[in-house]
Amino acid sequence: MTETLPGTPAADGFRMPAEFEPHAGCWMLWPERPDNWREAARPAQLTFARVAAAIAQFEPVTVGVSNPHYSAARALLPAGVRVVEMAHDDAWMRDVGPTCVVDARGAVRGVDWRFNAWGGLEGGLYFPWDQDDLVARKVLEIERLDRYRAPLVNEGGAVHVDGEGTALVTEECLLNANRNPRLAREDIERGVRDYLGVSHIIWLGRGVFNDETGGHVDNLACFVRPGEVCLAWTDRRRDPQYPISLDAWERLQDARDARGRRLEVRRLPMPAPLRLRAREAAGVVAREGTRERIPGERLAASYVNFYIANGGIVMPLLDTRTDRTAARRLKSLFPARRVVGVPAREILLGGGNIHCITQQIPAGGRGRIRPPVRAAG
Ligand code: KQY
Repeated sequence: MTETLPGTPAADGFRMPAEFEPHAGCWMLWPERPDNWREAARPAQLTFARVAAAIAQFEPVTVGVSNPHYSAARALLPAGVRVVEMAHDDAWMRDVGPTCVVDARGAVRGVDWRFNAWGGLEGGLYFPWDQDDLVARKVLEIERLDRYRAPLVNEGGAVHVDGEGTALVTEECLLNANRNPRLAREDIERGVRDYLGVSHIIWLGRGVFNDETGGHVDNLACFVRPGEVCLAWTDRRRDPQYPISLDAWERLQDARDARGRRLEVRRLPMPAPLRLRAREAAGVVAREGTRERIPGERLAASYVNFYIANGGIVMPLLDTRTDRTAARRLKSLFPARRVVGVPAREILLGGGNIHCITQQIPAGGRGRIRPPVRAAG
């Protein structure tokens, strides 16, 4: 378990399955740092516990918690959720956890990307990030899955796949000089192909307006099924988000996937612009080296940041004026899944949403699916 695998997933016949393929379970981390989560992270912890409980209705959930927070987290999380002690710098399991790949025989392995807190010393969100960079390895050890250590700085929220050879990414993020400054576009493409096992990459331009990750695709667009993409949308033409969504729409209209199909693009309306309130900003402890929280700043709110669980969709509730429409739209996109909403403003205040705080472990083919645990407590 401790050695990294030589070679690459693609060379070994592995591919990243789509999120809508079966999962063995889901991993999360516990929000703790007072310089990102207001009021010593208590409101965020309550929200993360609700997300964990919602996902646990559909599949097993494990939450990594640092030693000082273990007892409090254990008390807040449902009994059916596994809680393991794990050091980390913040709580974005999508980005610091493993990106798992499977082969045709159902074996599962993990890709451990290099992590630099979304930009390192050139615009990264905090320093240090060394504990975050160890999380994927620890998760894979606990899951007893072999690991590839990728030579690229990347995050799980920066990639989506259809499971049939296509990846969806943004130029803003993957080509950002604060990730892999020495690599040209072709080198990044090769890295994505080699480590996700895809043959075709669809490049979108920018991510959601004011997204502090530097344009993660998982806040903007995702695959609903092969050949079908859901896109964060606004009709407000004077909104800085409008040209971003329009450009993505046009690129998706022009795109073909790995199998040569045109894509059906489904628009998922975003909430009206949401902003950080003064009392919310005041609850965050300012610290040098950590992103400042400025009252009035636009939050990167998007309903696309949902998690696809076995049989369910766990979606962020962001604004009572638009939540119901978004839930209905998601139900129509995923008719075979139950849509569960969790009030998620507290996650948004930390800079992401439900997709960003979760990471699935695919079932693969070895009977890894365990029955969902009934949420309690
Ligand atoms: O959205 C994500 N995938 C991560 C957000 C990080 C925000 C840190 N403050």
